[in-house]
Amino acid sequence: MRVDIISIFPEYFAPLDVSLMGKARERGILDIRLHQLRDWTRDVHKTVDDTPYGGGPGMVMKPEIWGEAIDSVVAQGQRDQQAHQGHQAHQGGVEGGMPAVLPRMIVPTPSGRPFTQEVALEYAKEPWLLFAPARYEGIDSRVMAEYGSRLRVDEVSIGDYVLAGGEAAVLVIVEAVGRLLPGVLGNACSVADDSFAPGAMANLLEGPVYTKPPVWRGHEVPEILLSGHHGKIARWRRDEALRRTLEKRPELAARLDAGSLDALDRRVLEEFEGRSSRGSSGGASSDLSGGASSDSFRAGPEDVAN
Ligand code: JAH
Repeated sequence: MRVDIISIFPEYFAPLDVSLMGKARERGILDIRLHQLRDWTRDVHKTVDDTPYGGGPGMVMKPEIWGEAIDSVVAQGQRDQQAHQGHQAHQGGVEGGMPAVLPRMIVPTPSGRPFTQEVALEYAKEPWLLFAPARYEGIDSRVMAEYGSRLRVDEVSIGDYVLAGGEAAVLVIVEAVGRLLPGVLGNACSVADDSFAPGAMANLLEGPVYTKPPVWRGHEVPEILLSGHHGKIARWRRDEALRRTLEKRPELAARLDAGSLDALDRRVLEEFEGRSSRGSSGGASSDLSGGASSDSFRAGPEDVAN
């Protein structure tokens, strides 16, 4: 996947050299290109902002500079594609070329569409993303209008708070998307098992996790996890996920889709809901499945050590 980022603070993206994202870039799975927005200014002061029409506090980013920057980054990306295609045609003997790919443009803003795991999965299918993080009060809206008719433009929000600029949101989105790209994570199963992953984990938080030693400072690892009963372990994890979601994110639990719940899930939910509506919290864990293992939450390959 190619990622272009245009910002007045390209240094802000140094963390993308580290850890999983750094490895993905070394392996060529993620091709990230950083661009300094001020490179497209023409005045000695490299001005990117101006006062807002209609008055009010703060400054707004000038449309001409963004327009020049986006046009030039898109044009360069298309030349890179053609060079790559020409190389492929030369190797494979196929001429004629493929349809030109345009980037999906992403503009972080508190007023955008919520960025969720579902959106991350959608972006992970794109060959090319172009991020336009703003500073000040944002970018002149005509930039989104202009490119909305030329590319696909998404204004997205990573949460209901205001940052000093869109850069931190870009880091969040690139990491959430990057880890979904084929070959980035060692274990393909871990993506399907994530909190919020569509399917069995949709609108569910993951439960608690443990490693050795079996007792640490008097705190024991739940016995079931040491039992080797993969079916019972899968069911226990499911119960813990349901319990945690009801307790910490009741609004998520309310969106649990009946189609993704089995009979035991429903029993577990009723039991926990009854308990929490009586005001008790942190009650002792009990085996609501009665030791039964359901069809949908039996042990899968991801539950077995590898
Ligand atoms: C702040 C430009 N959803 C989080 C978020 C995203 C972007 C911004 N703030 C919060 C932001 C100032 C200027 C973007």
